[in-house]
Amino acid sequence: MQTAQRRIATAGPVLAIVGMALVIAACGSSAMPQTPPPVPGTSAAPREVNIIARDYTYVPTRVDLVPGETVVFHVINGGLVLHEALLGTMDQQMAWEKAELVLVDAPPGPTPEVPPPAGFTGTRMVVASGQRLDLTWTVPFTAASDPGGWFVGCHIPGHWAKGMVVPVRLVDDKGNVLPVPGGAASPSVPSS
Ligand SMILES: [Cu+2]
Repeated sequence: MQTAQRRIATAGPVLAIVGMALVIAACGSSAMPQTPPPVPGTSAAPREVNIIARDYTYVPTRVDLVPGETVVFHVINGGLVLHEALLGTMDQQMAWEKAELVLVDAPPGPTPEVPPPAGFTGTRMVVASGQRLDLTWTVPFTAASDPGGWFVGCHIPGHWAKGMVVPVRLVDDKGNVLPVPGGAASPSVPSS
């Protein structure tokens, strides 16, 4: 009985050492799986990109896109209120934030039309609670040269101020992260 207890008592440290050795071996291995770079979508075969809107954020917290690729967005509103996924530069986000003030105190019913601000090169997807919207869209090549980078934001009144914005990370077709001209812009709430 004593022998059995001793065996049990010594088995723990031995297993721990074996476990540590396996962890060290795994960390030192060059065969660790890497996240594969995105395969850029084409008009014939758009790359699928899922964006889940919640009250009041997005999943994922960063959206990877390749300039020039064609994607098909699947925007799912998992929140309880209307949301949108607006892709564009920070200047364009600010322009939409002002443009969508017409939605304040809008009567019940369909969301009023909001004309795009001048020079808008992004896209806008408005999705009701519990709904999903699919949209095929081609990322402008010029996105890589836009100062401050691109973002996904929601401008249903009050949502941007709640922090409903995540960055877009532009990568090349090999998965290399492209530099943001001038550094990434910081979201702020524009004065109306
Ligand atoms: Cu929203």
